[in-house]
Amino acid sequence: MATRRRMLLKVIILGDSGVGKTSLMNQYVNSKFSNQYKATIGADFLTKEVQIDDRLFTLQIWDTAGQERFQSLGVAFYRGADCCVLVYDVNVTKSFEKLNNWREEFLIQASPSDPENFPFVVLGNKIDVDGGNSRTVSEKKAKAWCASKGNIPYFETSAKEGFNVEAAFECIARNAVKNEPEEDMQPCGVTWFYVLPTFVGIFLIRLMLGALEGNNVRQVVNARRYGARRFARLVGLIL
Ligand SMILES: Nc1nc2c(ncn2[C@@H]2O[C@H](COP(=O)(O)OP(=O)(O)OP(=O)(O)O)[C@@H](O)[C@H]2O)c(=O)[nH]1
Ligand SMILES: [Mg+2]
Repeated sequence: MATRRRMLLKVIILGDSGVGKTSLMNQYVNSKFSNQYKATIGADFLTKEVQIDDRLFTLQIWDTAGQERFQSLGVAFYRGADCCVLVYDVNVTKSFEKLNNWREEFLIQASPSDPENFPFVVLGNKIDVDGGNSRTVSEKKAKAWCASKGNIPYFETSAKEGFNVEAAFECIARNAVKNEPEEDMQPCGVTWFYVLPTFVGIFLIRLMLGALEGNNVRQVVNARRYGARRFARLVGLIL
């Protein structure tokens, strides 16, 4: 009864091509960075086990293609996301200006139940480049945009140097947890506590109804066995 189901948190990373989405994910999950650019095709995901307060979660991080020709994601891909990460390059103004498009595209595709309060996190990446001298988007400007969109948390990162990457993903995970419905947090035992008596009750009622219709117990049990097999298969899928 005391064991909890490890919850899955789905995170989606969006942003222009080359801003460092794949590099950020690799730095966070594998502590690795490569200077070589290999465009992401379609989408790819990595998982990481994270502990938040006293609970364990599996963070499933979906890295998407920034290049339009490689974007082939259906609506189903966005559905069920618990947090969306918007990345731009602090040295490329256009990538910052596109944040609004990425945000809106996500809200259209994912159609979350409460779009106003859906958790986003913005990352301004590549702050290491040229010691900050080639920077074209100021921290102030980025923070002002985040504030105007409902106080989106903002982090300046360097996937290359690993700067702020851990802190950013901790915030991402925490926001994703907040977005999960409470009932999913329940331990398995509690779920069974409610489900089992319900099915036993339904079985007994059917047995009684069958008897009233003139069926004997064997006929009712045989009919129920098929239903029980289907139910067991369903439970197997859920667990
Ligand atoms: N200096 C520096 N270079 C970075 C940083 N992050 C990524 N890069 C480099 O930028 C290039 C693009 O990085 P990616 O992570 O592949 O970019 P992406 O956003 O995944 O690109 P797409 O897959 O096309 O959408 C690569 O050459 C990386 O090495 C960073 O923080 N600092
Ligand atoms: Mg990529």
